[in-house]
Amino acid sequence: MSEIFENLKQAILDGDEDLVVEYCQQVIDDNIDPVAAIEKGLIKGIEELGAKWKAGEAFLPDVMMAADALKAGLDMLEPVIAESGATGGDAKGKVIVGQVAGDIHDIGKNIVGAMMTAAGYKVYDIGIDQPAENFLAKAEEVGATIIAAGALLTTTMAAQKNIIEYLKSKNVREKYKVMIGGGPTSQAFADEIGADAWAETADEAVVLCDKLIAG
Ligand code: B12
Repeated sequence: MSEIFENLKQAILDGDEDLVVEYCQQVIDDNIDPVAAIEKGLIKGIEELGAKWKAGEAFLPDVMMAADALKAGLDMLEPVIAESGATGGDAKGKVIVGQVAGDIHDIGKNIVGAMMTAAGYKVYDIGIDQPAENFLAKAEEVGATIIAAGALLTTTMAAQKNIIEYLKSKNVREKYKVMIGGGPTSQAFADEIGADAWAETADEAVVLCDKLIAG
């Protein structure tokens, strides 16, 4: 079992999309836990490559190829995860998920969305580089109660605060629970900007959603 995770990690490091697809098919065919395949294989690979990039041992095109390969793998595994959840009319709650303005990283956000879907939430993913207005507009449109906003850059964290300020300016702050996440964020930052919750990982995001819904 751990061999397939190691293979997935290596295929991400090599930016080899074909191999990632092949191994993900194996995960599906052999009924291997897709969440474990993502966490112990795909994410480990991109994290290791990210560290190499930071150290100057890998370059932006390497990361871009690896990110594409990772997305191809997630596209295969996320539906399998989502299928295991109780979605639809009896969803636990509605959640808006998006990446803040100026930020195009979407791998972590997509995983968060997939895990929430698997946990029984109806997730509306508004995509990357989204201004505060779009989070609120979608939440109002679908009647969501939780807004989950991701930021992976220190320069885009401020946009998470903007969302909260925007909700206040429209007098709807109390209507929504705002959850934030992403690499440079922290509980301290969430407290500082007045967010309702901060999650370090996708698993934690699900647990916190349950808590927020329970009040
Ligand atoms: C892949 C990647 C890219 C890809 C993105 C592809 C894509 N489709 O997402 C590309 C190559 C396009 C890219 C571009 C850039 N990147 Co980049 N990127 C990364 C890298 C290597 C991995 C990120 C990732 O996907 N990790 C895997 C996922 C699963 O982990 P995660 O995102 O942390 O998500 C988990 C948690 O954080 C949490 N979470 C995530 N989102 C959310 C949201 C919510 C609501 C919640 C509750 C939780 C949550 O749950 C997730 C799962 O457990 C990181 C390095 C790193 N180690 O993070 C750099 C990194 C984030 N990038 C960085 C930089 C600087 C850039 C660029 C500015 C580079 C450039 N000069 O152009 C651009 C920015 C473009 C932009 N405007 O956004 C820096 C940021 C530094 C900083 N602190 O500001 C990093 C940290 C690299 C580094 N060490 O220097 N990048």
